[in-house]
Amino acid sequence: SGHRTLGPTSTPTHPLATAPVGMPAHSVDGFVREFLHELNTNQGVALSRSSANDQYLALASTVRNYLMARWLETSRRTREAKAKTIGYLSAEYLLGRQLGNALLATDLNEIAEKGLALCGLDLVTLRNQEVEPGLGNGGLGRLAACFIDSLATMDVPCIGYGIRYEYGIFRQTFVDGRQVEETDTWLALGSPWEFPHPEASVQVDFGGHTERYVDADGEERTRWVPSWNVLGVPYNYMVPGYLNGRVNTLRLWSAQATKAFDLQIFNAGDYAQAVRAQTFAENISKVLYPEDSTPQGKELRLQQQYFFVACSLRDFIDNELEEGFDLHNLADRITYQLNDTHPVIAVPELMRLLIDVRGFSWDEAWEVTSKCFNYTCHTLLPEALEVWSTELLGRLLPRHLEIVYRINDQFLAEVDKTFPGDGLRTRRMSIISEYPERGVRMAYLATVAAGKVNGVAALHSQLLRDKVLPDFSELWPDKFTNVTNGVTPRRFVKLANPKLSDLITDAIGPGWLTNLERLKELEPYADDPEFKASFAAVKASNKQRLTALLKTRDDIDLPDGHLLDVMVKRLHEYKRQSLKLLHIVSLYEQVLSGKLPASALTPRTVVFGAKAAPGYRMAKDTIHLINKVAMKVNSAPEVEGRLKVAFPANYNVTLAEKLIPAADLSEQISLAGMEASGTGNMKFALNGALTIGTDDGANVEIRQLVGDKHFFLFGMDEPAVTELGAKGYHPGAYYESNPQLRATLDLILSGHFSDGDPHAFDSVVFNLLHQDRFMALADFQSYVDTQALVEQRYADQDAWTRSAILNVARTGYFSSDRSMRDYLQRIWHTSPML
Ligand code: 475
Repeated sequence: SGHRTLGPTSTPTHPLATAPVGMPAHSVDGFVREFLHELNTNQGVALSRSSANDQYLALASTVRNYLMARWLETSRRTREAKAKTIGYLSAEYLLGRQLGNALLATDLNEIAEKGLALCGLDLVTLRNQEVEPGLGNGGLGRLAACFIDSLATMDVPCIGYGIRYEYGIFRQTFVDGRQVEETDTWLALGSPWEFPHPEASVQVDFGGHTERYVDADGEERTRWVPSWNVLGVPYNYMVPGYLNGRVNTLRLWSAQATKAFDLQIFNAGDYAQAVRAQTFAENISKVLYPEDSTPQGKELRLQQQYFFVACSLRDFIDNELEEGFDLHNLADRITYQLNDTHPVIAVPELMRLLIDVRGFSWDEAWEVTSKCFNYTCHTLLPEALEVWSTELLGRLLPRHLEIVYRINDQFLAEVDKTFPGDGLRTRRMSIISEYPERGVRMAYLATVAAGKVNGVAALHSQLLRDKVLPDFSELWPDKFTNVTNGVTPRRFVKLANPKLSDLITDAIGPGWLTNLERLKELEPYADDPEFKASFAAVKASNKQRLTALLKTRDDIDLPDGHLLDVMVKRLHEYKRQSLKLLHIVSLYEQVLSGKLPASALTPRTVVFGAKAAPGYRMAKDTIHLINKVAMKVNSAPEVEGRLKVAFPANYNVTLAEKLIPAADLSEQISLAGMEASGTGNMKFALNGALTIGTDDGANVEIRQLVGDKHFFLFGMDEPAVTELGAKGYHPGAYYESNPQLRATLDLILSGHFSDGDPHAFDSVVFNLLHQDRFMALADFQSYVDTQALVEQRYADQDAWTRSAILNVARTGYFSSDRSMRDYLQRIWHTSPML
């Protein structure tokens, strides 16, 4: 197996061949020349005949060219220094649009704006041409994108490894209020940010069987005889650091048929079958699975996981390490971070590479492997923990299953040594589960192999130790740690909220964007009338920007002067969009029934954004109900000008960047103990929204930092939830004893929102009444009471603005730069390259 031959075959003599690539001039003039050159030579059109898409592609290429020399230089420096690299292994990267971020990272925004204007073009229009790469579902994928941004900005060598899905997360539309999914064809108009490297393709094997044989030294060895294979073609993407000249790499793999594969069939004389084989191979990277938090145990999904992990391990060993590198020292050069269990098949894959291909003994291979991996868990929901049936795993990856069995044997022997004769414990801890079918518990495999295991917020990490992996934390207490999530302030403050960013810079000077704790210096300004007025003006302007966008994007009219109440996140029962909905219906019902004059309502617009997994019935029914309630409430004269519900379809990173800076109130209302961290919660606080939230995930830390007076806490905490569950939870009792809750649910059951059909929402309402796994009814009263406090506070605009400023000033902790520093210190044991 081998290194590719790279570089010239004889010594270069031309001076340019050894110097770094020249860089286009950092001037308006140089920019215009480069832009027109790209338009003419790359797009093949004259400016006068160019489409907006041509212009966007030429602009992207211009910015890309500017980064190119730095990219090549980064890679050279990293190699030369033999620095330790972070190998971030993630099945998802929810990147968002690239152009704005690249302009920011290169400080080219102003030059581009002026240069384009001289060409009669508008930068904002061109930026809006970009279709965002939606290669992720939600929090987990967006976190990966924030982390690679921070590592580049902090000058840490990192390669992000993942899958180049041809179709990302589906595009959501509504038909009669119901979600309809459409294919996300993000590559259709060209993809200026990627660099394919077919010459660096990697073959990935599947299927077949294993055989024993005796090698030349008389050693018993195993060989895997696979039955089919595909080619992984790497596509490189730039990950530019913010104004620091570093450009790291995101390497996404695309599946292609191997020659051998279709030739075999072709030679059998069946051309049509050979073409089908092509399709079969290419299916592997065709589409992102749209399940968030509840992955389905589908064969293609396991193929995707092994595919990208096998490519990624081979890539680093063959192409990033120097020839002849002793793999016993692999952990000195790379540390792999497993983003949830999706890439955990990397553990037996590295064992296989070392033992079967490189001739390591089992113990030598384990010594290396157990130093190379760390594991981040993103959930507490039992149904979200991946278990692959041994039937499937054995069929697809027979050698890997053998290796997992042996890892398990060795591990259980260790457990037995520490807890002799404790058979129950051994069974509980086994990587292999026996029920409902024999399967491999990927979280256990990850925990056994990892140097460190972390949760994503303080509460989550604690619950991970106490509830999900208690036996493991007893066995290896030091293996467990916490790293609270963070978000990149480049995208979610500077790009999304330029006006707030300017206001902050005016107050505390530059530099805060890479040292976000400096936002603390804003605290005194919370009592400065002039600053407060400017801050409120920025919020108002962001609302106007959103109003304009929603009008053109969705034909939604946002009323002026409303409290903007926003709940955006994947649709999931544990996140409790239904609780927010009950609050809306309750307000509406009180006005309708005359219990409350409309004039008593604080004018409020509630904005939802949420995609449901296409197979998740309850989530889709909830979307339908929200849309139906919106239609009714928005056309009811009784609450006109007082209450409005907006549900723009297809919530994505691009929309988030406009919505979050406009929000007054951030809804973070999951049942305590269910939301691992949340990251939207951080983005809202950093943009000056106040949070109404439960004591869950990172809400706990947000509240501690901003202070109780500036956070609206409600509902049961985690111990109370556990206690209520143990005692026996009966949601119907809340309906019986709470007249307002009862009137609210009865209004839905009456058919009021469904054109008189009383059964339209039975699934949602009866689930709440009879099961309510996430205890929305138990928290209802506390929620609506706390919403009343929100309204009281909002009536005092001055106090509200003060709280909003303090939210910004006190949440600098939630920069993903800080998360990366924590990973570097507690998990990766490495530091920036300087
Ligand atoms: C948590 N996604 C948030 C965020 O740590 C947390 C799972 C399986 C298949 C596909 N996608 C998933 C998740 O589990 C996920 O996004 N989890 C989220 O990770 C980052 O902030 O609380 O729900």
